[in-house]
Order: sequence, then structure tokens, then C-alpha cells
Amino acid sequence: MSAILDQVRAKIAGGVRLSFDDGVRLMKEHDVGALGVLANQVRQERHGDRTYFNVNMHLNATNVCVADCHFCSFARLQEGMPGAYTMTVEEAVGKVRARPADMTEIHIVNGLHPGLPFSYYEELLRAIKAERPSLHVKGFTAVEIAYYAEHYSMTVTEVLERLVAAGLGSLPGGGAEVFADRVRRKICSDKVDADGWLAIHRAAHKMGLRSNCTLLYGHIETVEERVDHMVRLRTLQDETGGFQTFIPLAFHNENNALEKLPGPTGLDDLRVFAVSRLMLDNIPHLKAYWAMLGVKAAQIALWYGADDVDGTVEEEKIYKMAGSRAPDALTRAELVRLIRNAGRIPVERDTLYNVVAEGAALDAVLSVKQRRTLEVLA
Ligand code: V47
Repeated sequence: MSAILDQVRAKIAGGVRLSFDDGVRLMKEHDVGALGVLANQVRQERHGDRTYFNVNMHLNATNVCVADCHFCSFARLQEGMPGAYTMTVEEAVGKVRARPADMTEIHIVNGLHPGLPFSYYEELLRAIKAERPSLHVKGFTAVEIAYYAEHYSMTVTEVLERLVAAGLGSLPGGGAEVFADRVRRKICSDKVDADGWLAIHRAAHKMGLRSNCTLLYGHIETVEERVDHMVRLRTLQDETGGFQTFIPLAFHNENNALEKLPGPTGLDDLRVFAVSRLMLDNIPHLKAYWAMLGVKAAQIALWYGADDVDGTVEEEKIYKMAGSRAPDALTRAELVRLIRNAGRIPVERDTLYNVVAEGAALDAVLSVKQRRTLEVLA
């Protein structure tokens, strides 16, 4: 056992917060298995075997985007370019209507479209809520909120208030990328900076909205920049308590300007998950987003600190276009099986982590064949 793992174990046992230097040393730890044991200990103390998922869909109403983020395979700079699209509100609502009635969440993220009026987003939200009044809308990254404030000459609070009045329920964690200026200048120079991203989440939390946070890892960032990112999130969380979930996002390198970079290895993924669980002592949940990580790595991450796998995820485009080989969607039964097969207890949640179903009620969704593959663990 390496010295850093011993020191961190002692700190955790004594309730002492890990430092930036601890985080950097953990990120450089070769014994990822032992690191995972520590992260799992923290996960067990917080959540036991409970592992969360939801029934949701994604909606990207437009991919027209004035930002030119080098890692992005989804955006098109202008309307009319090959692959550029913007849905009408009716088309977007049609996608919602096609989803099952027990879906609890829609995750909306869009490009920064210069030609749409702000009312488009308000109408989109109102129409979705009219179609499914109980659906929780988690939507609009801090990058979108910052763009709307500038483009439509409003304050951030005004933008948030108008979106909430139209039906917005919480903010997703996207757009954080890596906070370090060095990285942002190189890969996403024309969107909101770290302070701006954090200020928008602070404003949202102060209004009573919950939000998530992310880290895009495995491209040009150093391990110090990963840990600095986590410490900045932890500092804001000390102030507001509004973050629910941290989601490490593994860089995918197809169809974008960074395609020469190889992307993270399997052990990088596990290291980032374990260190996140250990460093982010004040953010309750750690999500292994299977659509990005792949279903198998997401299942393994459940033993490296993660307690959430995201949801059924219909209509995901951002990762598909960047080369993710994950399935287009998972059924509730497939999620229950992958969680049970990891030796964990599935809990269907809503966006705010209220329990929708758990235990035997969820096992009832499994087919005979799915049940059979679990018998070996019984
Ligand atoms: O902000 C874009 C990332 C994010 C690539 O809050 C890429 O519950 C890897 O934030 N390789 C959007 N990553 C997705 C996101 C998210 C997903 C699921 C749940 C939640 C939540 C949030 O995807 C972007 C960017 O960081 N991204 N392109 C790429 N090539």
C-alpha cells in the first residue's frame, strides 16, 4: 500500500478534508484497485449499496452554435451547414409525446443559436410542460444561460427567472469542461469562463434551483488541472450546497478538432471516479453516465465511488456524434439488471433524488432471462 493511500485512509477515518496535493498524488496512484477500495468505502458510508437511475430522455433542440469548442462533434456553426438542424417547438414536443408516460425527466441542452428569439426557449418549455405537466425539465447549461444573458441583454437572474416561470426545474452540469484558463483558451476559448460558469450555478442555487456539475477529462488537461477543477466545485458547494451530482465526462475523439488525441484509458476513467468520490466530500452523488462511459465501464465504476448511472437516456446525440459505442438507450429492466449484477440495490429516482421505486417493485420489471443471469449472485 502506497504512502498516499495510507495518509488518505487516515484522513478519511479522522474526518479530515483532503487537500489539493492529496488529490494530485491520488491522481498519480498506480494501484487503482486500492484507490477504488477507499472510494468505495466512502460510497458505502454515504449510500450503502443503493444505486440510482431515472427514466428520462435527452432533447437537443438545435445544434447550431456560435461557439467553436474543439472537442465538440455535435455543433454546426451556421444554419444551412451539413447536419445543422433546429427543431420546431411542435417537433420537440412530438419527441416527448412518443416517450412512455412514466418518464420523469427531460434533459435539454442546445447549441448557442444566434438567430432564435428568447421566446423560442420559453415556448419550448411551456409546450413540454403542457404536454407532460409532471415532467421535470433539467435544462440549459451555464454556457447557454451566459449566452442568453449577453445575446438578449438580460441579467443571468432574469434569464433564469424567465426559464423557471416557463417550466425549468434544474440545471444540468454541462459546459464546465476544465476550469483552468490554460485549457479553456485552447479548447473552448469563446464560451463563458470558469468564474462565469460558477457564478451562474451560484445564482441558480441562491434561487433555490438544484444543479449538477461535470469535468471533461482525458484530453489536454494535467492531473493538477483536474484536481483544481474539483476543488473549485467543492468551494462553491461549501457556500451554496446546491450541487446534487458530479459527472466525470470522458473525452471522445471522433469527428472533432481534437481527433488526434487518444482519449482516456480504462484506468484513467476509474482513477477519475475514485478521486472524485474522495475529493468531493460535500457533493452527495457521483454519476457514471453510461452513455458516455459505456455500459460495462459504468458498471465497474459502481465499485469506484459512483452511486448513480443516469437514466434510460433516449435521443442522446452529443456522445453518439463523438464516437460513443454505447447503446442508444437502455430500458428500465436493463438498468436494474446491470445494477443488481454489480451487487448493488437499484433505486429509481426522480431528478431531485426522491424515490420513485425500489427493491422488489423494481425486480418485477426483469424478464425471466434477465433474472436467470442474476441467479449466480443470489
Ligand atoms: O458540456 C461534448 C461534453 C457535455 C464531448 O447534468 C463531450 O445530469 C466528451 O453535461 N467527448 C454535455 N464529452 C453533457 C452533460 C451531461 C450529460 C449527462 C448528464 C448531465 C447531468 C450532464 O458533454 C458538454 C461537454 O463537456 N462533451 N463533446 C466529447 N467529444
